[in-house]
Amino acid sequence: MHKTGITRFVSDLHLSAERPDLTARFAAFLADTAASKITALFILGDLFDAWIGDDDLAQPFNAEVCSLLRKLSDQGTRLFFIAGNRDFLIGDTFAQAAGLQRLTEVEKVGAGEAAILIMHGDTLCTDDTDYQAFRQQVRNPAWQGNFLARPLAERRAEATALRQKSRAATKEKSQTIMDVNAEAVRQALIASGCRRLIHGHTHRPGCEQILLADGVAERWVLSDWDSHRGDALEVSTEGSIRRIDQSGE
Ligand code: LP5
Ligand code: MN
Repeated sequence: MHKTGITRFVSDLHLSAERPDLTARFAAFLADTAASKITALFILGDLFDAWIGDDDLAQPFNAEVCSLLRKLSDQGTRLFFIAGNRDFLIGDTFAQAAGLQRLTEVEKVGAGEAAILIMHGDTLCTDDTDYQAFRQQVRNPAWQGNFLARPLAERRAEATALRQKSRAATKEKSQTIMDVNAEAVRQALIASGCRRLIHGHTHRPGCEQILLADGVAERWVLSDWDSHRGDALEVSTEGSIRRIDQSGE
């Protein structure tokens, strides 16, 4: 992948036509990313509140977000995307239109000591067994093919119903169950050989040190974007990570 330059990471924007304030802040963030000549922007999932298929690109709001991304990529920043649990149906059509490159669910950015492991973060929540079962079902290509063959209006209604179910389900689950599992984090770090991990999904921004058998690793968590919060992580050419506030406050 890219070798030098400054990179940025962002996740959990949950953009929707109902929240023009978030889209405006994201547009400002993208404009700043272009002006700052950032080499690469990694979107680590949940860019959209819900994505029901690339054939919904004709919808004005979706087209607007797509063109915002396209503008940044045309200005020279490389765009990468890892799917989240809200937008795993983003496909090649959207990626090409937006000028972004889709990545697999776990990736490594950079090399050696500076390497960073990146992912959405939902796969680390192994205690949330209901969610993991649901995830397995909706990530199945055959299931996705079936779903995408249905009319857009039906898919939209299904997504709305599912969001409601999810809200009800998450209200019942404990905070511990919905956080990452410490052992899953350690295993992911060990398997990758990376000493740094960046992810989103849990909506619990922070930076935690993790003791491994042969040293210390760092887990950086991005925030979700909402009325009073929103952030990105920026990695300098030297490899140091800093949080940049995008809450607009
Ligand atoms: O998203 P959030 O923050 O509310 O909670 C997530 C997990 N929930 C989800 C579901 C999404 O919100 C739904 C997004 C829809 C957009 C995609 C549309 C395209 C597909 C349409 C499919 C019909 O990911 C939540 C986690 C939480 O994060 C914390 O990690 O706990 O998990 C759940 O709520 C899942 C439930 O526990 C189990 C599933 C209940 C619904 C079962 C209906 C089966 C529907 C058939 C589809 C296969
Ligand atoms: Mn998520």
